[in-house]
Amino acid sequence: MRHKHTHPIAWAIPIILSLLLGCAGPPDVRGATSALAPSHVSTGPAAEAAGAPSPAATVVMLAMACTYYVAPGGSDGNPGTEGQPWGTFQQAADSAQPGDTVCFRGGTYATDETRLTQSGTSGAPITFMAYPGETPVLDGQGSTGELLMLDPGTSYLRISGFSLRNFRIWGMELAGENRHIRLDHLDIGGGEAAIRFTVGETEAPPDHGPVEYITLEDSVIHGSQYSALDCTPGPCNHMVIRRVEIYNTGLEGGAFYGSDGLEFARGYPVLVEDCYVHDNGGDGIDLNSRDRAGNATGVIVRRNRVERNHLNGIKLWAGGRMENNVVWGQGNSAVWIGTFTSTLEVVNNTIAYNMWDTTYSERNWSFVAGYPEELASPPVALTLVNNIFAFNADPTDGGATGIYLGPGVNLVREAHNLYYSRDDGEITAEFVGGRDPDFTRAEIADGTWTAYAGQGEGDLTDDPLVVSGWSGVDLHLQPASPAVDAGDDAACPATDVSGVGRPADGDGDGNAVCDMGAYELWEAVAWIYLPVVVKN
Ligand SMILES: [Ca+2]
Ligand SMILES: [Ca+2]
Ligand SMILES: [Ca+2]
Repeated sequence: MRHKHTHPIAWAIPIILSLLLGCAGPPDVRGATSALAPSHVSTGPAAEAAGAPSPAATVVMLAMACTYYVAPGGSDGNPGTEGQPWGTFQQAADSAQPGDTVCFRGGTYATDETRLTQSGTSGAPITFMAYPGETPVLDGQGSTGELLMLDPGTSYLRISGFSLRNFRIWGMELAGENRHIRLDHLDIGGGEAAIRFTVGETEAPPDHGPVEYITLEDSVIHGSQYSALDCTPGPCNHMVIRRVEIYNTGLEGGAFYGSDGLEFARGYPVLVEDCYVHDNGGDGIDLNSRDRAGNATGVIVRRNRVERNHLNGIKLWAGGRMENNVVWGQGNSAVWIGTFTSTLEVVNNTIAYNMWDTTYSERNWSFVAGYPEELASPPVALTLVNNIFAFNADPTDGGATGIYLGPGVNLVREAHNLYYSRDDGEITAEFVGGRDPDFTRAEIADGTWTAYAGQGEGDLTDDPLVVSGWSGVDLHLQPASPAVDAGDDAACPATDVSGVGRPADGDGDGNAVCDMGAYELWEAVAWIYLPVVVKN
């Protein structure tokens, strides 16, 4: 600021930079979710341990005193002090008492199957964590089946900062009746599944009861042969999956096409937010979460980027809310919801450029709600507001595809959506009687759709003008996009998928209105008008 009086431009530049880089918008307007970079190279415990821990994480880590220590060169006959550390996770698991924090020095630990039988308490959990700034690697050496096994009932634990490698079956197993488990800053690669929640036969009650109040955050999961985060048979209740990257499930090693990134067979509530789920051989996020009577409440999937999964992108079988998700590049229907009696809310998602990659894609509707499968006409109460459905299915491969609404769908509200995939059938509405169920782009625009459905306020049928299409897909909106300031403010989430505040005045007319889709166009006002101010 001291140059202010000598050279106006000199002080204007840092202000403009600060506006561009942080003050008026997100740090990365082209990037991923606010806390997760698009490339796995720069995320996860390895990157943080290498020298860039977040300020918040540093504060937490330094505030926690280590009660005991484990080091690769340690011995289980030692007292577990910093100078005389233990040598194995098993010794730590057997020795730690409620309230203890066991710190693991960086390096590789040859690890056999490790059973965790000791629980913490609600006020005094047991913590197993990486020594601040270091990365302990639990290495199964290709022979260990499961690395960390929480016995039935083991509860009130935190496991933080480990890499799990070279195991044959599961990196972690929560056998059942495990509650209040916090998992964070983990990097789990390979095996049949990264984490198995509950054990037992599919479709049967779990062998040892449910798991509940489990949080997995700030972690990287990759290269499983089968579904990476697997709640089978469940139930998994009160689950939080946050800022987790899941990729290459079912595509590496003994590849198994049909493996999901995240597959929950039973249980709720479930919150999946700010995750990056991509390049998995099966579905991205598959939540068959419900109880045995078919009920589900509190299932929320928001602010995720779901890309290039080879089957469906997001599946909600029995209800839930999906909001602010970016869903592109799937090999089959991007969204498949409402197999059972459901209440579903679908708000501000961008669903585009699915079924384009000819190496794994099939052709189907881009979005399916209430398709007759388990039930002939599943009753689905559907709220569908502020979404973009565009360029779904490669037009050279049998033609583009619109959305499908089944015979049991009740449109609670359908408004302010943009449809731009299939000119002669943007919406297939089986619940509409007395005419062809396919509504064309022209029929949405001219009021025919509204006349039949009693909905359609604010719908658009123009090219959404995203930044770039296949194959370098970037679904941010161009400033000239018709989706800018065209959404419904009444349904508008507080931020977009990247954390940009909504609604923003993207068209610069002085009136901030919600955009359609997962990305809110950042307000352009600051850097358009600042040079005018500088001249004064
Ligand atoms: Ca699946
Ligand atoms: Ca806006
Ligand atoms: Ca405006």
